[in-house]
Formats: sequence, structure tokens, C-alpha cells
Amino acid sequence: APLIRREDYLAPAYWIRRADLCFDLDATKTIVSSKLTIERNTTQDVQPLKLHGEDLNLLRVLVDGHSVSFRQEGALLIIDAPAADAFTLEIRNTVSPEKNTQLSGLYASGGGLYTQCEAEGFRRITFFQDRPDVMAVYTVTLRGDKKKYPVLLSNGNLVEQGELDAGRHYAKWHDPFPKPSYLFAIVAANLVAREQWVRTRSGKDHLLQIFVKRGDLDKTEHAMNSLIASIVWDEARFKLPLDLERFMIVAVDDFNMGAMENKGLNLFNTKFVLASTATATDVDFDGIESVVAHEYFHNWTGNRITCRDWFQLSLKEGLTVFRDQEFSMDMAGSASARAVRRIGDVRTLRERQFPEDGGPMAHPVRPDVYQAIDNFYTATVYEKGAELVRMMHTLVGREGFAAGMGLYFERHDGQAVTCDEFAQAMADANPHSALAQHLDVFKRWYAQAGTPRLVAHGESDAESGRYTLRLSQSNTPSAGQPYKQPNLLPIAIGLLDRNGQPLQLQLEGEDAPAGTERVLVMTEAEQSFTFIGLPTADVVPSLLRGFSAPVLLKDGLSDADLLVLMAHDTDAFNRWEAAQRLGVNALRAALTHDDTPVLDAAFVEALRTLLRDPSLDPAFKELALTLPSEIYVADLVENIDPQRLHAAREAMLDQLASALQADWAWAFEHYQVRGGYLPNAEQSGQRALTNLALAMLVRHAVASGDNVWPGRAYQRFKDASNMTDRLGAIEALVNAHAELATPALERMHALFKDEALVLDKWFALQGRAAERGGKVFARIKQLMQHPDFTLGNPNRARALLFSLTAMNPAAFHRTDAAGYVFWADRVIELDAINPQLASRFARGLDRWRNLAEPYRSAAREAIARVAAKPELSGDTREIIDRALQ
Ligand code: B3K
Ligand code: ZN
Repeated sequence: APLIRREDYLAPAYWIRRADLCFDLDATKTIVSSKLTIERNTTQDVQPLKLHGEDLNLLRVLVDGHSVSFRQEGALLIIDAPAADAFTLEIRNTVSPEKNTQLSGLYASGGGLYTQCEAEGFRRITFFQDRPDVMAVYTVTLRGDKKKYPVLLSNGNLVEQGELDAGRHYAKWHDPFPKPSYLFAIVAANLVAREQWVRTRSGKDHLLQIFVKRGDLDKTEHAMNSLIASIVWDEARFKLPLDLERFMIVAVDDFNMGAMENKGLNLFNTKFVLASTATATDVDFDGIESVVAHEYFHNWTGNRITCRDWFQLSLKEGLTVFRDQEFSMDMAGSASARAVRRIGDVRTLRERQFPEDGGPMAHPVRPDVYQAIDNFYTATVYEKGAELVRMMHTLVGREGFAAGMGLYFERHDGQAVTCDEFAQAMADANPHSALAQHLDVFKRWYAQAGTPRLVAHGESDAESGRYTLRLSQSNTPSAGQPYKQPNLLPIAIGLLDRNGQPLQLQLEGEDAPAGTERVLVMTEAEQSFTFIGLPTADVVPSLLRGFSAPVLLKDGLSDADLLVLMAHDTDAFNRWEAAQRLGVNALRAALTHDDTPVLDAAFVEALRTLLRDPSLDPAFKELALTLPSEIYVADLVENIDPQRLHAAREAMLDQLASALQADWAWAFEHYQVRGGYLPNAEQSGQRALTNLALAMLVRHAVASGDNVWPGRAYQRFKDASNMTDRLGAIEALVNAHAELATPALERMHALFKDEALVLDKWFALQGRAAERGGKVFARIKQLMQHPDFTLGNPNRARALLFSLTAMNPAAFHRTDAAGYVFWADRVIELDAINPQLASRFARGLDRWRNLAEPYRSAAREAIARVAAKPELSGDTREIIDRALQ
């Protein structure tokens, strides 16, 4: 496939102002009649009109009602010389939804018809200038069998509906907001809706609807509550009201990602809509809240102001992730619950985005080049993009940020713009901020790939009471970027004395101390900051509080320093981080020395103290008492041996299970939730901690041949009144390889055989189970043959396959290479069905160069075997080629 470059951007040669579409719906063959009102872009010379089309069967083309000469060249329909500067173009074509296993364009799922158009799916419905800067007003008529498709939906408002002959009916929708084609959607299916009217601040009433299959209605309450909360929040925090008379969410079983923000008609993976106490975990409830919010927030950041071209994807995605993160923090409430959310977000960033930025798919937040845009819906564009927005927020403050958003909408509402325009609005609204002063430096974050490294070195001078912090930053080369310039880093810091007391901060040149925390702004490769008036020379710095910049920090703190931070830091993030770093240090040591891996006594005691500390929230304790994941550590170490890492971490878990046994038993009892299930931050923290405690207790019991805790876990699994406890209990059994794991798995399957989303969990928990002697991998291969397994449903495929490659390094990376052989076979198999899903899965070996031998050579061989397949899709081809580059 050709490379598409950002620098080649040209405005379109034609504008499509209106699109009148009519669908004669049928799963085998749907007829699409399109009438487009087109104007030539008169700022350019006259050029041919080129429309995108993919997998379409063309029936006819008319210009102003007359036939016209046209040609088809590859995936383009070209009309060489349209007669006038303004004309109508009528096209008729057919598509086959039931043959569309890619789930992009118009496709069938469970008897209904659904669309997915972002990024380039609209061209799989009809011929169009399928690019985000072409915005049209859509009027859509849907005609179909009334029994099969009682519900007919599209964007905007319903303007007409009625009966037709032969048991058919129709509905006509009009969306008054001009929109790019990627936001177009239709649904034709047998669904029912939960409905709710809400009044926004201006006094307008709006209808909210959540469409699901009959029988799922009782699982939509949480999604509806999340939607209402999102509407209220966006109006309160950013003065952004709901602009639609009707806002619809439709849940669909077969969906390539989480959800899609089509104007007024969001389509959702059922996973992010349906929840009941019996079937969904706290994590699921949280996921629903944040995805519903994310898609709703896109209505302004994405739909009202959209992207000029796909290189600007982070303009809407980074900003909208930031907004949904802030929303979830505000919903969580307390300062501690906010910190817990921040820790979760940083974990995601470091486990997904950092490895991406250090591997073959490394790309800037605003990429310069791509082959298949679907490959760039990445952790970098989303999560790192959100960190860029968060840094701006840190630099201009909460009020300044709101002002920047205000100016952004004032300037660009209704337009398709670039990342530059967002940054400029933020800077212009805050002219005295460090962001405005160093805007060009800040914008390097959009342009440079790779995770910057920040090295900090502190020096005290006892006599003068000075403490000098020397900072230096660097960034390693990445593809196409041999040299990198320094970034603007907002570094939130505090200084503690040896007893953990916060010290007043006064920089050299300042008249008086200004509190115990501040943000240093670094813009150069090397910079020093000198604090004065310190009462002690024994200073422990707490740097990068709240993870104020997405960098790899090396501050040279000793384990003793980290123990001080872990016990006393007022910044909850850094308190957690200190515990993680002690864990990382121990794991690193285990990888370099041959003796039995152990955690040192002081660290174990510090963990015990933390677990017992009555002033800390259980959610925080659960995070602090969880050792750094194998995935995170693998990214920090070169030449990684996944088997050794797994063995070391397992040994340390055994040690923690045994050394803290009495404490785990105490925590398990002490933090039981009493009273009915609520999916809130407080209760979910308690459940998370009791589940961790139970896992530790079962682990220790199985290791020492004791049956009491496994028996209790099995009982809890059987009797649990909610899915979080049930899943926690069965995972404790499965991960410890307890004998009772087998009957528990059988029972869970029998209980939930008709609940697709629970079956996904059943597959996933086996896919990510702690490996022991190859048993887990063998079971995964066996589960491929299970009657409930299918590659055709993305959730199911992800549950089993992605759990292995993305979450279970020890089961995947085997010395006999069987994991890689399995991976290659599945990439090839999946690619023939669903290229977008396959290219995601293909990324499972992104970091092969970081592996030790024999893994590295075997991984390379597997990738090369996939590369040798001539029939690979463009999506998967790009990933595989980059992996080998
Ligand atoms: N914008 C969509 C993602 C579309 C992915 C296309 N391959 C969902 C979201 O980010 O909200
Ligand atoms: Zn999004």
C-alpha cells in the first residue's frame, strides 16, 4: 500500500454540501441510492472528481439527472470533467452486509444491520469523498422488512415514518449538523429502548435512548446513569450543552472496538453498555461509565470540531480521553479516589504506550506517515495524546484550561482543524503562561516519537541550606527521527526530610517560600533549580508527582529513600510509585543474580504497615500491594527473558503470600463489603483488596497443601452475590492451580452459558491465567476448539487470544516457540476474516527485539513467516513490515 504523508495534505477539490441517501435494506444485498449536492472548490484549478469506493457493486451514475462518463481506477470512481461548478451527483450501488466480516461499513450482526464508518468505512457503503474535512448535511431514508427491522435509525431527527407494501416500512432521518462521513451511522434491527427525558440548563428537553436486544433492558440502567452524569458534567465543567433533540446509544454484539461517537447515534460494543450486578464486575461498571462519557464528550471534541485529516486524530482522541479521565476522577470523588484513578491511567500508559513508543510502531502523537489509518488508533494517539492535554492543563491551571477550551470553540466550532489550532487557542487564552511563552517547545510533543528520559540528581549543602536539583533530558532516536530536541516538561515536586516531613520550597531569587509543592518547568536539555533556606541537608526529593509528564525518570533514589516516600509522601501517586519502584528493583536484581529471588525484609514490612494503615483507602492499598506487572518490568529491562521474569515474580508473590498471611486474612475479613452492591469507588476498592487478599491466601494454601482457603474461595465463588466477588474467587483458584479450579470453571460455564459477556470473561480468565509448566498455553489451544469459541466475534477472539499475547507473557513466550507458531497461524487466519482485528493481534510481537535468545530469533522467524504471505491485508502488512524493519 502507498504511504500517505501529512505534508501532502491538500484541501479537497470539491465540497459535498448535502447527502441524500436511501437504503433498501437486505442482509444479502442492500441497495444504496445516493444523491449528493456538490460544489467545486473554486480556490483550486478544475480537477477530476474522485470518489472513494471499496467492495461496492456500482449500478449507475448520473450528473444533474443525465448519464455521464466516468471510470473506475482501483478503489476510485473518477469523473474527469463535471460540467459545472455546482451539480448533483446520483449514484446507485449495492453492498452485501452479511458478507462483510470486516465489520467496517454496513454489516450484519445477530439478525440486525449496523454501520461502522470511522475511519474509512463509509466508502464501503457508497462512493464518496471519504475524508473528514468534507462535511455534509445528511438526509437518510431507510426501507426494510418491518418484522426483521422494526427499529430503523440514523443520525439526527426522525422526520417521517410509515408503512410500505409487502410487510415493509420506512423511516426518514435528517441531521441538521454538517458532518464528515466517518460520523454517519444507520441501524436496522429488532431492538428495544430504555428512554429518559432530560432538561439541560437552557430549559430544553432532550430524549435519551439506549437500544438493546429484547431481554437486555434491565442491564442498561448504569449506562443511562452514566450518560446523564456526562451531560451534566460537560455543561458544568466546560459549559458544553447537549445540542441534539435526541441522543441514541445502540449496543451491538459484533464490534471492532469499544464504541463509536456517530453524531446523535453512538454505536457501542455490548461490553460497554450492558451491566448487572450478576454479570458485570466493578471494572466493567467503570468501563461503561468512562466509554459512555468518552463518546458523549466527542459530540463537542470531535463532532462539532473535527479533524482536518487523520494525522490530527489526537486532536479529538487525546482531548476526549483527557476529558473522560477528568470526568471519572470527578465521579470518584475524594482526593484519594482521584489518585487511584490517576494511578490506573498511568499504569495503562506505561504498560501500553511506553512499549509502543520504544518499538517498531513508535510514532508521534501527530503521525507524519501511515499506510492504514486504522493502525493509528493507538495508545500513543489516545493515551499519550491525553497526557499532552494534561500537561497543558498543569501549565495553565483549571481556569485557564476552561478559558482555552472556550476560545477553541469560539474560533473553530463547525470546522475541521489541526492539533496546532488547539494548542494555539490554549496558549492565546493564557498569554502569560509557560505554555504561551514556550509554545514551540511544547509542540515538539506532537512531533517527536519516543519516551523522553529525565535524569535528576540532587545535591545538598548543609552549611548554606541549599539544595540543587540538576535535571537533564534526552530521547532516543526512532524511525525517521534520528535527533530529538528537548521537550517542555512540567515537573511537579516536593522535598521531604529524612523523617518524611514536607519542606517549604523557596527557589533562589525568590523572597519567601511558596508552599511544599510546586511545578518546575523544564524546556532545555539541562537545567538546574536551586532551593534555599532548607533546615536539613538530608533531603528526599519527590519528583514528577502525579506523573506530571510522560517520561522515564531516573532520580538515583536509594531503596532507603524510596521507603521514606512510600511511608510518608503526601502525593499518593508517588507513594504508590515508590512501592512499585522497590518492586521493580527487586525484580531487576532477581534477573541479574542467580540466587533465589526475594524481597528484602524492610520492603515486606513497609507493605505490611501500608496494608494495616487505617488512614489509607483499600483501593490504594490494593494498588500498592500489587507487584509491578511482568509487562511493565519487561519494558524497563533489555534482553528480557519472560520465563525468568515470571518465575521471579511468582516467587516474590509466594513470599508475600506467606510473610503477610495473617495480614491478608485480616484484610479479607476487615474489608468485606456489608450491605447491597453499589458500583462506586468505595465499595469497589474494598472488593479489589479482598480479592487480592483471597488470591494470596489461596496461593499460600495451595503451596502448603492446605485445603481451607481453596474451599472458602470455592464457596465464595458459588455463593457470590456479584460478579466481582465471583470472578475474584475463581481467579484465585485458577491462578493458584488449585484442584477446585476445574469444577469452578465447569460451574461458571454452566451458569452463564447464555450470557455472551460472561463467557468472554470465562475465556479471558483462562487466557491470562498464571502459567505453570505450559498448562495454561495447552488449555488455550484446547479452548480454540470449544463450541463457544469463534474468531468471528471480536470480543470472543480478544478474550482468548489477546489475553494470551497481550497479558500473559509467560504462557506466550516459550523456549520451544510454540506460542509464536500459534500467534502466526492466528494472525493469518484472522486476517482473512477481519483485517482490523488481525492487525491489532499482530502487534503481539512488537517488542521481539527486546527479547533474549532463544525467544528473539524464534519470534523473528514467526513474523517472517507471516510476512511471506502475499495475500495479507494492508492493515496487517503495515504492522508486520514495520516489525521487521
Ligand atoms: N472514534 C472511535 C474509534 C474508531 C476506530 C476506528 N478504527 C471510538 C473512540 O475513540 O471514541
Ligand atoms: Zn474517542
